[in-house]
Amino acid sequence: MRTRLLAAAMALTATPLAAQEAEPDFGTFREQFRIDAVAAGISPNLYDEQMATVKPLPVILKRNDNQPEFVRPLWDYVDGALSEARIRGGLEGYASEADLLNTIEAEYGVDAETLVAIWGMESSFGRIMGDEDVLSALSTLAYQGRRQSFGRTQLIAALRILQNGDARREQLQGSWAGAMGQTQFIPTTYLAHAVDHDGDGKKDLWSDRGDVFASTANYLSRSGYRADLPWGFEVVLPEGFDFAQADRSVGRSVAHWQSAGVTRPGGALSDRIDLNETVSIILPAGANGPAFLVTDNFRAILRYNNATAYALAVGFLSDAVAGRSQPLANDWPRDDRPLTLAERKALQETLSGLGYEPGPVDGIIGAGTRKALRSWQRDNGLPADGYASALILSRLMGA
Ligand SMILES: [Ca+2]
Repeated sequence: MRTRLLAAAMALTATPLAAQEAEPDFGTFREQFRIDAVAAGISPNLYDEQMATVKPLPVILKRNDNQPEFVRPLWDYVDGALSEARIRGGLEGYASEADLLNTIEAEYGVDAETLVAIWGMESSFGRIMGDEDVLSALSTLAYQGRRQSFGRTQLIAALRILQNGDARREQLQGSWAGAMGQTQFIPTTYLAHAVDHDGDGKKDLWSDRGDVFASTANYLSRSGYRADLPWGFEVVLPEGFDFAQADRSVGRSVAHWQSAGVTRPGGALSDRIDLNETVSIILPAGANGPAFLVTDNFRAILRYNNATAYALAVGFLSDAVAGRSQPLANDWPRDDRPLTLAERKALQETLSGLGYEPGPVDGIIGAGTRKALRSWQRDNGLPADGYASALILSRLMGA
């Protein structure tokens, strides 16, 4: 809303011509974008035929304007993802499609329980796929707002899907962001990784479960997934562990972590994974929460959706489907919460004022901010995990 008001205020001071240039009408956008689409190899006839019925979707324009102010705690997301209904759906899906899943597991080297978990996370096992006209959704994103570049690339990819004959226009339904079918592939992912498993000439991610599972398996496999690796598991860190090492960018052999004193709750790392594998340790909720060892399979899942909370939810759900769930030895820090945008900026300002150089005050907690926070934590005798949360901000402000 604030963006809208600002835009309105600016329009008052701008010349009428500039205001017009800033916001062409949708019909003008459609004409102008035709040039780009044709240059990218879309036939003019197909463009005119398919784009004639496209309409901007007001709900998307509204979403585009709103950057989320509050961030949901990771554990809320993970708990929500692992509802009883979701786990039950996973077990039922696993049982009812066992033959198909096992065939695809053997073919692609991606375990059935992970395919089921992604299927559950993406579309609640094919029940919730989104019913927006994908061309309209992507045209709206391409036309206006923060995600124009994404929208333009995906719109051309969606037109190419139609041109290839992979799917029909009435099938191209999906989320407001253009994610389609039971695997929620965006059009570029569809073009790169969707598979026609049953050989009927269509890559049907909406109603053919063979195409759905094989496409997911193909995408994961090409992202480096291996059937002989776990996604990861909970670990216990020793006293005095250097929390700066707990980062996805730090890869070390299992042997290295084991000799540094990292264990599993009730066992050794080597009980679950080969000592030669290169893996990372992560602390997704800081030193007060659980630690996990994560493998290349975790990274492959992140290619699907680049959020730690998502990849953890997929991992936990796959464990539940495979019947190997373990309660966490260290629970989430449920008395803490992530910071709002204003609070993240306040944290950076305060660190900066104390001479810790977190970089620009932009509300983005990147490597620079984490490093500065770790230095401050170390100087104040606190666990130096660089995790920005409400508890740490209140200590910092009181410092
Ligand atoms: Ca097919």
